[in-house]
Amino acid sequence: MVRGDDADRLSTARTLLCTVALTTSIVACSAAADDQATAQTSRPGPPSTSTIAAMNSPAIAPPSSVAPSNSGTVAPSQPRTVAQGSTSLAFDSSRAYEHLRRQVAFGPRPAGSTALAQARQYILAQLQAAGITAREEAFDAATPLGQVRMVNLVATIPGRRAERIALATHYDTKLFREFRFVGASDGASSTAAVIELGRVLKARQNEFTIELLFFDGEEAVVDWNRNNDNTYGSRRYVETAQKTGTLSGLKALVLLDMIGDRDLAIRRDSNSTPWLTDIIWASGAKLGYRSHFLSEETTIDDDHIPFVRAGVPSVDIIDLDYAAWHTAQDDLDRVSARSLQIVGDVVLDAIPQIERHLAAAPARR
Ligand code: 1BN
Ligand code: ZN
Repeated sequence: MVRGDDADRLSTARTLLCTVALTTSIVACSAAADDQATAQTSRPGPPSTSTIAAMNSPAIAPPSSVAPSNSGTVAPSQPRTVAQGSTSLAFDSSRAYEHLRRQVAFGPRPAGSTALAQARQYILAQLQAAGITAREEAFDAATPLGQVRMVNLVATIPGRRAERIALATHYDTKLFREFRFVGASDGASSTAAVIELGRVLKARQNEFTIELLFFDGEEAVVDWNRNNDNTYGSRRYVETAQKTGTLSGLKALVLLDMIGDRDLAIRRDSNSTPWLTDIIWASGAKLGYRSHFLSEETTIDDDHIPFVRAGVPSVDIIDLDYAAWHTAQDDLDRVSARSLQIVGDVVLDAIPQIERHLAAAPARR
């Protein structure tokens, strides 16, 4: 039996109760709507030091350096300052980019690795700093390389209603022995966006409860197309939720994956639920991002499939048109804060539409 290098030393299920609130005043950034005449230009540069200071919880040391100059942080047209207490209600790509950079700094993060355990602690610390309650769901996955300890993270932001809308990502990176694979887009980008979406949604009053899902083991250990060697964490989540009777309360899943590409191009996925895809793409069009949310369709196998099979309306927001996919080049040079901003803005715009759709058709799944 092969295990991750130190997986057996890692902790099992643990619940974190969180009360820490951010106190530093920050300025929110919003991506330029590039389909519109008022398009703005990207301002390359690191996140502000005040932003970095605000995002560091006591559990995680401050970053050793600021983001590289190509991070593509977006300049806001008018600074939109704090809207509620000291917490911004807008998606802040400076924060998100920093979450991405910190994950990449842990190095390759395959299931069962020490680096993935570090990334997990980082995610938990950031959720805690935002005041979001999270739990770890550990399990042993039977892979072609033997049993591997994996851990899903499940965080909950209570809404007016108990029914849930999930925002999901995988946080593992694919194991490559031949080269160093750090997954700046494939793993880090969507994880960064979900952390930042959680911060914003925690500061809002939401109609539905929002669940943040960070899946382990999305990547194949050997071969995606053989022996069910993929999506270990999402399959486990659905199995467990079916057994405990909690899946019926999950009304929609929005999966983010590979959204960091500097040249963002997201196609509709024929495996995703049409009405949910329509809502996301309508938000993309409304915000002026038709050049990033394309009308062409493709077919994608990813962490949403176990949910689709179980009858949960699901959409995969993924840019697979990425030359660096599963190569050593999927690093900081190939991603931008602006791409994170675009997807973050679209998801935040879409959530109330999803809530309205679900509230109007409670029996439809
Ligand atoms: C996404 C990122 N995926 C793996 N890393 C899922 C996938 C697998 C997408 C095979 C297309 C083909
Ligand atoms: Zn991958």
